Amino acid sequence: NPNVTEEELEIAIKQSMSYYRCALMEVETKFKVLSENFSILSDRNPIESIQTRMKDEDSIINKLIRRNLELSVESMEKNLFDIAGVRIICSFENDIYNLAHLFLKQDDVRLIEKKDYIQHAKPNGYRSLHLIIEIPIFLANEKKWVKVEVQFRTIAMDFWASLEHKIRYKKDLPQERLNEIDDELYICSKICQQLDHKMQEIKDGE
Ligand code: 0O2
Repeated sequence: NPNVTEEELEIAIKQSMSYYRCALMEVETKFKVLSENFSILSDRNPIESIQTRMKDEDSIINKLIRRNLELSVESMEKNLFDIAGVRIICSFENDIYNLAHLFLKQDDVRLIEKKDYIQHAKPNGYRSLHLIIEIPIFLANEKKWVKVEVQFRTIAMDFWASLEHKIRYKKDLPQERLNEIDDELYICSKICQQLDHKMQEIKDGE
């Protein structure tokens, strides 16, 4: 937007990010409540851990530029779905689908988009269930629906993704070695998948 200065845009983004922080708190609390409830109702808790993260201002602006989108808060709110992110690490693969179901059936959670990289892993081997949802936050003068990305992973999926993320940034290697690393990482992802399935099998046979 040519009428808005860079400084004004930064201020507007900072303001809007506060809404995303509120939405993040709401979603985190929902999973903490489920976790608390599992601890008293069930003999095991399917939630291993809960992590939250906010995209920083520079990454938001860079993503808008990279996608050739308008540099405005309206465009950010409309087009970027991962400003606020929650990651739920689960014990078993089936836990992911059960938890996603329990979360989505809550009457203040609206599903916007679902990407199942467990049934359909990414070509590099990445596995996880991603939900883009919207929840209301209650502000002094309004009720605002805010989008949050929720990623569900098993410990094995998270182990692979964390290390892949670290290795991927070693870009100063020859292309041939990079291709080898990609192949090796893909094999590791298959091993993690086998582990998940074996663990599920052992649990189901308890
Ligand atoms: P961070 O810091 O973890 O948030 P885009 O968001 O443009 O990349 P898209 O299609 O909107 O693409 O989102 P996608 O690919 O469904 O999900 C993006 C997020 O999923 C990433 O966020 C990662 O958290 C995770 N992810 C997706 N693919 C991979 C992968 O191959 N390896 C790893 N380690 N993580 C992946 P960010 O913003 O990249 O990072």
